[in-house]
Amino acid sequence: MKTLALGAAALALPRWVRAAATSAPAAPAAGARPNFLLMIADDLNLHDLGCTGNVDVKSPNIDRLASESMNLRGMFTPAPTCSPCRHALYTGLYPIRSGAYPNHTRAYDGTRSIFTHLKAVGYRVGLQGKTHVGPKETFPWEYINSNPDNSEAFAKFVTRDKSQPWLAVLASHDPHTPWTRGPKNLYDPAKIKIPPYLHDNAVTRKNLADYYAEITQLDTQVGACLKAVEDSGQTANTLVLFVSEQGSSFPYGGKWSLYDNGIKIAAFARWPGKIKPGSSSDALMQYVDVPPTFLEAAGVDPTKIDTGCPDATGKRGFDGLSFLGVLLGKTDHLRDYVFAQHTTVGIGGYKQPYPMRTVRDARYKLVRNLAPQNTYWIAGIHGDAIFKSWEKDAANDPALAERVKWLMHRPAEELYDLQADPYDMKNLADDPKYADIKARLGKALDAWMAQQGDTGMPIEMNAKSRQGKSDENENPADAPSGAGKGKKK
Ligand SMILES: [Ca+2]
Repeated sequence: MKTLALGAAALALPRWVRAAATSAPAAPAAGARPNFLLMIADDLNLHDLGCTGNVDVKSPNIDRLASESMNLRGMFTPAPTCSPCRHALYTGLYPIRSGAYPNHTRAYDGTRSIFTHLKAVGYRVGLQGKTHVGPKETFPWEYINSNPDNSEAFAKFVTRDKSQPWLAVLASHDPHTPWTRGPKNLYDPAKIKIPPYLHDNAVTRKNLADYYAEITQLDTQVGACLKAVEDSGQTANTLVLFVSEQGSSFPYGGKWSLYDNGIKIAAFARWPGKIKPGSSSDALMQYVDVPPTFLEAAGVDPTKIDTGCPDATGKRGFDGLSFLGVLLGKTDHLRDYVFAQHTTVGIGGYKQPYPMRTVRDARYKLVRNLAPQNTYWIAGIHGDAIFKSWEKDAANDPALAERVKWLMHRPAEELYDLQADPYDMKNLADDPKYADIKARLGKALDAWMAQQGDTGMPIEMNAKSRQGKSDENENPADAPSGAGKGKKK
């Protein structure tokens, strides 16, 4: 894909751009460069927005944004937990390569991020809300404010100097547990529709209603940020990307799993005059593709970037690819496969290592559980009241008993046809009819693991060495065991 045409020569740039850009790729003219607004939910299942088909959730601001955007229906996170997925989104590197693969993790020293790269070409880069990444040197943002509800702080950041382009990340804490915020009066537990992957009982209903209220709280934050951009007259020159982050923490809500509920993302991209409103693409893409895309949109060639972190073959470029061509309607293809990993060691209350890897094409998914002899048990799922209520109900419900058991015990291989089975419920791994598909996917997964330097179990057992000290703005409920509980900010 071609980079955007550059207008004026570097001489025309303000002094702060020239000074910052000395060791970086040549910066294009300021007027040609868009602002970037990246908005990140926290533990939001892709189906739980009005615009993605949830009949109960009230999300008018996100729904409106979606109607003005391209719906990126093939977006995936390479990790179904908060910290590694954010590292991938910001660095353009898959989790094991960057070292940021367990939860509460950090990238290897020297790794650079989209904040580094855009700052180097003169952007003002800021983040508001949840951080949950490290080390600090990798993420040289201006911390706009700790509170994602503070729209005044956000407005100040985006309006401070209109001659300087900016990247602003709104990283919400909603709808991550505890589900204490938002307009609970909008959701009657008795009346909401229960998604097919959840067991219907009173505990599920009560929690689902509380979770939905927090989605509406998130929606209010999104609306306030979009309004601040609109009020400052910058909408036309701002590329907005909203992402749902990863699945919800309900059993089978997707978080902590490689099922589509965990890794498939609701993603909407708006850029007036460039991206066709109300359009959609099924092109497979991943969070690692976001930094190269932003850079290309800013007129920087992403293939020339040094990420500061080589892969297993010594290459220092992004794992990600620019999907600018998809956004501009020039192509509907980016990748043949998407990948993800899940590391259990280091997750709050985990009992045994339970590493998972996956590769998915447009239709099929292969999951490998690298320690299937172990029991999958973490506090967030199996220690929670919802799971316990399901376990209790399962005593008189054999089908539910199977589903509950699957949350703890899985075979070494799982294969799903997502076209026929969107919630990864029917494992086809032992069906000889799918042997060729399984072999093809397995080969792609092996190649990805080799490129990442992913040795499987040794990587899992080394996870704690990749965890940092507790971040000042992560969710307390998500913190490692023993770190205490509290209300999120
Ligand atoms: Ca999360």
